[in-house]
Amino acid sequence: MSVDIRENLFPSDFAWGAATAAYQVEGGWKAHGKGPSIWDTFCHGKGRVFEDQNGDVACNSYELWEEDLRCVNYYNKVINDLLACNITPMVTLYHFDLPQALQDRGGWKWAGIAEVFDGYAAFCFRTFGDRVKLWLTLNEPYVCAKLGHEDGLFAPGVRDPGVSLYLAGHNMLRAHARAWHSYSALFRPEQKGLISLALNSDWAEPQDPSSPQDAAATERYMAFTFGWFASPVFMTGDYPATMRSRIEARSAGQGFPAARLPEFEEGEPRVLGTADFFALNHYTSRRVRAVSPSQTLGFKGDQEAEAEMDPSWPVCGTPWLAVVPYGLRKLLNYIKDACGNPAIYITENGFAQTGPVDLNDSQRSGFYRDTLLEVCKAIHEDGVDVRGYFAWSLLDNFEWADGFSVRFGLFHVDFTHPELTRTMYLSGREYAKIIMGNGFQSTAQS
Ligand code: GBH
Repeated sequence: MSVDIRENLFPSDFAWGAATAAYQVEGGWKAHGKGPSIWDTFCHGKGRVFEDQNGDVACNSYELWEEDLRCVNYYNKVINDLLACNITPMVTLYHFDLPQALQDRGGWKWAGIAEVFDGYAAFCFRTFGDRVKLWLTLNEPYVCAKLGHEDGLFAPGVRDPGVSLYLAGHNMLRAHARAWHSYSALFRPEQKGLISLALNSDWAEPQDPSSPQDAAATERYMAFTFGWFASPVFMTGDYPATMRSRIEARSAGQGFPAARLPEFEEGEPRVLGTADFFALNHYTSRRVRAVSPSQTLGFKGDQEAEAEMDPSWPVCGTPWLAVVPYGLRKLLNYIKDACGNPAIYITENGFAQTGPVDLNDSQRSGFYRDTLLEVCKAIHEDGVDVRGYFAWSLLDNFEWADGFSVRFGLFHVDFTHPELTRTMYLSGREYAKIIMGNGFQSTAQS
């Protein structure tokens, strides 16, 4: 379907951006008294990251931002520099790099972490909240719980199928809720900002659209990925009913004294409603089919669904990222319906390059164009309240377990060059044009 060109524009106050994360760009892993994080430990062990690479230096943004930066002043400087360039910061308090000292006390599986996180969040609100008005507490609790505590593919590298991930996820929600309440009670009246958490979600469709089993499996997949964190915060205050009932029944059958999915306890700070907008990280789509029930302990068995790629979807960068632009429009509508039409920021979306570098990355340009046209349709044709879009990522960076082998940047970074030279990709120039035109009008006309 073609869209009227006038409609391929975004609201006049639409927020355009590009995202990064501390561990992925900064380096400075032991600068100025910084203790190790769980990602430092994880990478320094062997056999976990592509070619045993690590983020010790990464893009060295810690030093390249300006040579003489110090600790908290580094972030003060970053925030002040951004504001001076008329760029509004949206700050994520936690993007995967838990201090190792907290991991040593049990990390996200330790109930006490919620208070510690709350104290850290309050410190940030107090220190930076005069200038930062958009906050995210946690980035992708799903990824931290599932890849970090079920699969062991991300730090802290725990492989404990079916148990640890639910506990880690639960404490992340408890930590998030506390920080939201602290902001609301102590800082919001004066600072007048907004706070949420970034949730990642694929779009999912039944493998066989005519199969009721596949349709049900697709609903379970969305409940176990999107709903796991969206339902407590945006929908009901509890995990999706299907998660609860399935995990309860299976836990009993497996001989656990209690369900592996924790309860939100009376007297704890309320979780429902602890987000002032919806922050969505989205990359790709899946086709889902039902699988036969299995008693094997683990998230997969709890979910009883298999997610696959559609062979017609192009995969030209990293293997998990099938390009399905319409999936984002569908997902935006799903969020609108499921979560009561919230204001939505797309806080991450992007496309990766692997193998030989191509600065003339027309595939990525095409990805951004096709995806943003779908966002336009969601805004104008479907009435989804999308407030902003941040490309992942500003710079090629340390792509977690893929090390430096997967490049998501709008800027190429030459990691073999001592100065870590930045060069804009074609897609960076094209994205800049879209921002300047606030959509797909030529900047000459505007
Ligand atoms: C985001 O996670 C992260 O927030 C960001 O730091 C990261 O750089 C960006 O995506 C790009 O990956 O290899 O088949 O096991 C998005 C969720 C989680 C999707 C890990 C890919 C690996 C799939 N990502 N997942 S697989």
